[in-house]
Amino acid sequence: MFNLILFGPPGSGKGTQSEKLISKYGLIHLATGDLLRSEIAAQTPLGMEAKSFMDKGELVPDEVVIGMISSALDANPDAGGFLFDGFPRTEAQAEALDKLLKLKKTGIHLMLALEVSESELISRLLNRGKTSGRSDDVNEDIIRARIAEYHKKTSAVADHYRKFDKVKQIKGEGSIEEIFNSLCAEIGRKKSL
Ligand code: B4P
Repeated sequence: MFNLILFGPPGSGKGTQSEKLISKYGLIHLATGDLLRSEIAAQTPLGMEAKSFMDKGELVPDEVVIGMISSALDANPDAGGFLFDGFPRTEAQAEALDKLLKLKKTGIHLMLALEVSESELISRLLNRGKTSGRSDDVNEDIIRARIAEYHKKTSAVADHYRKFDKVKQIKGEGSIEEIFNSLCAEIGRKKSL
């Protein structure tokens, strides 16, 4: 089993690169942002609660996203590996994920952290907002709030995995193909160990 976290601030390319990585490595894609947007589209109580946070650029409460990931892991008992995209975003989420994986006698093998400048993040998200229909992408103040949440609560998650020497930084600016090749090179190195 090979379990990977794709990490980085909002707009760093996690969703974009995840699509390519799951198809190359046959991993199950678990993207908390996508799972939350499906709940919103289905107008479930969980979705309605999540929307009130997402529309302000804030993180959704830990217990909501941890519950979603726990169900998704249980729903895929025969997976060859998981790609976690947008999760974990807080230290409590990271600790919960480690425990859930330990129960399944596995763990995180590698965290790939995409590095992108703030001006590039804002420009990408505003650009996506023109067509995505995502309410959290259209307003620059909300985008800045998401980036501030990342610095306040999420960036420390990399330190958690750094303690176990599992983090590799990747330059997240350049063409999608160049970045994909850098990610694959790190995965190849890890898998050959
Ligand atoms: P997410 O859905 O995870 O979204 P994101 O961080 O905005 O996007 P991502 O990083 O995947 O986007 P990408 O760069 O691929 O989260 C949305 C919200 O959900 C959060 O704010 C939070 O409220 C909530 N949430 C989700 N998970 C949570 C959790 N675990 N705990 C609590 N709350 C949670 O794409 C951005 C744009 O850049 C695209 O238009 C893409 O085409 C473009 N792009 C990508 N790569 C590029 C490149 N190399 N060059 C130029 N453009 C590029």
